[in-house]
Amino acid sequence: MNEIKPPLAQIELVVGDITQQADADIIVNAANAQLESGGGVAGAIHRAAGPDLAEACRPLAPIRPGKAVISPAFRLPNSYVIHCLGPVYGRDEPSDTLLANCYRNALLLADKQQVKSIAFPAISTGIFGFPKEKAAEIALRTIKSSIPSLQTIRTIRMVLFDQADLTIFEGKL
Ligand code: AR6
Repeated sequence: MNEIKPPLAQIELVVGDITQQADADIIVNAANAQLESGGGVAGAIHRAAGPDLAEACRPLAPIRPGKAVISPAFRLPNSYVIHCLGPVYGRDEPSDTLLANCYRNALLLADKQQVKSIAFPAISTGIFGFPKEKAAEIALRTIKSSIPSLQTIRTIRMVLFDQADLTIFEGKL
C-alpha cells in the first residue's frame, strides 16, 4: 500500500517588515553574537518584543556563526523568535556554509516546536555585508533542501525589506 504523505512546505517571498508577520508562528532574528538589540532586524525585533526579550536571551548568549537558538516572542504577535547569527562577510569563513547553517538550523529548530509557519529576513545581507545575490541563492537552496526533513512546517516566508531585494530573491527561486 502507498503511504500517504502530507504536502511539502511552500516557500513565499514577500516585501515587508519582519516584526509585522502576525500569521507566522516563528520569526527569525538576524542576531548578533550577544543576542542583544542593535541595528537592522535585531533592533526592530527587540523594540517590538520589549525588554523581556533581552532578558530571556542573556543566558543563551554568546552564539557562534551558523547557530540558532529560540526564545519566546513576548510582545510580538508570534509564538517564538529564533535567533541566528549569520557570518560577517569577509571575516567568518566558510561564509557560504555558515549562512546555509543558519537557515537549516533555524528550520530544524522551528520544526521541533511542531509549528506550521516561519518567516526569515535576509540574514547577513545588511550590516554583515553578504552580497545579496549570493545570499539569496544560498538561502533558497538551503530552504529547498531542508523541506523534505520538515514534519510540521508548511509555510516558509522570506520577508524582504524592499522591492529590489524581492526581485533578487525571485530570480533565485
Ligand atoms: N524587516 C525585514 N528586513 C529587514 C528589516 C525589517 N524590519 N530591517 C532590516 N532588514 P541586518 P545582518 C533587512 O543588518 O546583516 C544588527 O545590528 C536589511 O535590509 O538586520 O545579519 C545585529 O545586531 C537586510 O537586507 O542583519 C547584528 O550585529 C537584512 O534585513 C547585525 O546587525 C539583514 O540586515 C546583523 O547583520
